[in-house]
Amino acid sequence: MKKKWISAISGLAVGVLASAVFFGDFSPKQPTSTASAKTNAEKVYVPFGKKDEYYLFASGGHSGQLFVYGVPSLRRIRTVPVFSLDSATGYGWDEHSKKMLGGYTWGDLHHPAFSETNGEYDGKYLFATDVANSRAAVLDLKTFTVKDIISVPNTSGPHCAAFVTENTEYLFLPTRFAVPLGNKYESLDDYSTKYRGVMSAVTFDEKAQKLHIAYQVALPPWSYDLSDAGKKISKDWAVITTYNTEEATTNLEINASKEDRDFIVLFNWKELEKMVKEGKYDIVDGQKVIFPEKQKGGIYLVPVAKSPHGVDVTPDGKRFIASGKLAPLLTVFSFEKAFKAIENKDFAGERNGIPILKYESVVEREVNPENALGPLHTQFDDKGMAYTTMFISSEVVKWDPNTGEVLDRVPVQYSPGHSVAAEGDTVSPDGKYLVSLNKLAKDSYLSVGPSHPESMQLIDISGKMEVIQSAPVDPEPHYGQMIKADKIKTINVYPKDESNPDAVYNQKDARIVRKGNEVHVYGIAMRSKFIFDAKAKRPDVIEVNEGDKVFVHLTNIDRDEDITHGFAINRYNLNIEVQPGQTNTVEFVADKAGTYPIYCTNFCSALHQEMTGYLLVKPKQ
Ligand code: RUQ
Ligand code: CUA
Repeated sequence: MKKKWISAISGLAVGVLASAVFFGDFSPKQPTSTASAKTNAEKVYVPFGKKDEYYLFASGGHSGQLFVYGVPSLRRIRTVPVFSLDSATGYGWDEHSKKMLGGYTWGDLHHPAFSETNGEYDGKYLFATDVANSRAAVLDLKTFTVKDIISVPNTSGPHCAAFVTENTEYLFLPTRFAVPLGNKYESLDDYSTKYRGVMSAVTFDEKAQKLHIAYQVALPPWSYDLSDAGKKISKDWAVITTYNTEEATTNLEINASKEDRDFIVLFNWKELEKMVKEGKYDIVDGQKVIFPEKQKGGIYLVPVAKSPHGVDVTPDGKRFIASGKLAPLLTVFSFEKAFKAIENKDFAGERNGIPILKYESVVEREVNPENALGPLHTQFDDKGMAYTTMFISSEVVKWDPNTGEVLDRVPVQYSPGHSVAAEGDTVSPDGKYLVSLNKLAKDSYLSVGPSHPESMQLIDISGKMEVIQSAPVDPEPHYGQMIKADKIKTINVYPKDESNPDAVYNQKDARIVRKGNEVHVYGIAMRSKFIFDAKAKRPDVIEVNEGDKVFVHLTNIDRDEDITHGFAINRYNLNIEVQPGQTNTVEFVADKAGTYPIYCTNFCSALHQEMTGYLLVKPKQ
């Protein structure tokens, strides 16, 4: 059996594969009869005023944002900025978001993950990571806004994240790029000894609304691609795929695919937690770092066909499934078998001080659906059936992890990366819907020039798989999560916070306070005016001296749902928003003397155009 996949892989020379990846022949569109188009339209039609059944949170990739859709309509409801500036919401200009972004202007948001309670999405928080600038973020789903962002030291590109454990004890952030610890300069000639692929275990303190790095693990200098946390019987465990275990330092396209196999890293986070408690770590760059070659136990390697992409744990927690990417193969592994192999020390040597479990001792079966190429990611339905996206053959294949039998397949347009099933990563997926996140739209929509949007396709998985809706999506969804809509409880208005020294709830309390060359404006935004200084002859004017540091603390005292105000200063390159009841601060240096209109950017009433004022900056001398 082992021979089989090895020959299957070598049969697909890397060059051929690479060209298939880029110039793949696209399968013809599904023929849709007028009759079935009509019933499909009924299935996805959500009449105005009615709400969708699910929220879909799709990663926005290198837009740095998160896209919120309704399912089944596939209507885009909201774009939530996370790692990139967004002038539509003032994100990155107000003090809170500016501080969180830490000077970065963009991010590459990959895999969103909901907080979980007992293995179910609890609808409270959403986590996401930034491959571009090595960060992790948490969003509060009461307001759909980011609460905290941390920068992850020792790590470059936490791609295979965020995957949370059953009770949100941790989110694990393994790295895509190996770098020397502390991102220090080291020659690439010393790659194998000086570089590391670091995995971070991050916790979320709900009370303080802060993310923290609990510890890190200095894994070998490989690339870590995707991961998944265990469930039920495997709840203390997590799995990570690797590639470039060849430790190539150049031309990875060829050099990182030389060997027939890479590994899945299998680790027990309870064991790692124990090591940390016992002080079995080194401090590097201020972090507690476990070195697996020194601290044995807790981390194992499982051989797998070369360069796997996704690894997904079945809802019952019994199996983990690796998607081949370069091998047209899905490998089903058994946690129970792995536990037994660990207990019996059934090892086939070590790599970098980490024991390798025997492939035969852990594998359950290899599944190779006929002509299906480029398996990337797997999701599950309510019956435990698996749905795998095939990037190269542009389809979704349904199969049974218990038997390996292929049950159904449906073409998608085109080249799916991830797919997302309703409540798909929980211990009890809903079935019903699967959304395929396709990398290419080609001829699917009205042309917008040489580059096209990506495409999402909704598949009805309640019977024979059928694509029932398609929608363009901006670059670039890598994974998403779909949650039952009634699990999310948003607020309509920010509650009053009398303890906030920057907030002003009474019109007559609006004031401007000068401290040396700092000017603090405690202002109000309401339909349809600004009040910066209630006692002034012109309450809607801010007058400062050139060079002053100006803080505008603005409270929106409108307490009606959806009445958001903006605050922009002409030619000063800034804009913030205040949502109903919210207080927000913007800080700037009045370094340009002159007269600058202030205006509200959110259309808030019939007198919105009148919601203006002036910033007067008196020149020096
Ligand atoms: S990875 S398909 Cu982040 Cu699969 Cu994108
Ligand atoms: Cu306030 Cu427009």
